[in-house]
Amino acid sequence: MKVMIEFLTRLRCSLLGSLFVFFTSMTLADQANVTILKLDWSSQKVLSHVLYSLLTEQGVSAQILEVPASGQWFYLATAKADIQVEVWEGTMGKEFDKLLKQGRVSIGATHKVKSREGWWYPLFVEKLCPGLPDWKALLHCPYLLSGEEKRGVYFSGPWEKPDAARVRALNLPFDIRPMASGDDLNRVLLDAIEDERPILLFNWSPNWVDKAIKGRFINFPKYEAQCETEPLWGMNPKYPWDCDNPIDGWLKTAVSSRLKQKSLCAFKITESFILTNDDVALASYFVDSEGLSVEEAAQEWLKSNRSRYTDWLAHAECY
Ligand code: TMO
Repeated sequence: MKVMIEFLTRLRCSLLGSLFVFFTSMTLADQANVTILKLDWSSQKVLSHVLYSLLTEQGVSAQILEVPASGQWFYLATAKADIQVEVWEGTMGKEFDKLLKQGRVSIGATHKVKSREGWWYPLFVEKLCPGLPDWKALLHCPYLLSGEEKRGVYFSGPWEKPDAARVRALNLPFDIRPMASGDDLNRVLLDAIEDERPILLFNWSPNWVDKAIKGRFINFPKYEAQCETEPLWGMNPKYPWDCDNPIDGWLKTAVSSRLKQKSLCAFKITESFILTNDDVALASYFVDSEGLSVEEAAQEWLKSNRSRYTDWLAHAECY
């Protein structure tokens, strides 16, 4: 009997304990409740800080959570995070559409952006490889291919992309060398330019490169959705991905299914925070070309956009 009573007392204590923890964490969650996902390329980082400033300016309690791009779907789908300001069609469209269909995330904003992600070279490479930017020129350009095997290197980033599938389907004589970060990609690009060494690497637009370095994307056979899934589509009947990424892709803000309940003001600010190609390129330019920290870049970016504050901030839901 004594054992039983002791057991019950302990049980009650631990139940009360967990209830206590449960309620306090709920209160904390309510206090700091809108979570912005900061991922791993410069413009996205800067614009996350910009949006954070806008939300807190209107008294929304917000926080920034930094994770690699590959983690974003878990956080958004489970509403452990609420906002991702740059969802790119080329590398993220599929995952995003899947979660949209399941009703686990929604579109916070559709930016006025034409986005592209793909294989890219600085313009001087074009003089060395006649036929560029058509992809077939890659098969024969001696400046890009070396050794007995006549193979080249394609530098890619840490983001999900169908490059290996494309190399296989189009039989490209290139080895993919993944870089760990956007900074590493920038470094190989700048080094190659300094040495005037031909280089082929993953790049995207809008990006700081738009403002600073002339170059072009390789044109692979034009993207169609079927190319991703139907091996029979396109020139290689055995494999999918014998095509490009979308070339006029979209850029969107993703929001969690909870954001509206958490803060209608935050939702409205996010909805009105619509970016252009130049907005995104500028955000990255401050960091990647001018060397500002992400926080400094966010402040600079906001300074150059003072005239838009009212559009972003003046919502009835915020007062
Ligand atoms: C995800 N990114 C814009 C770097 O291609």
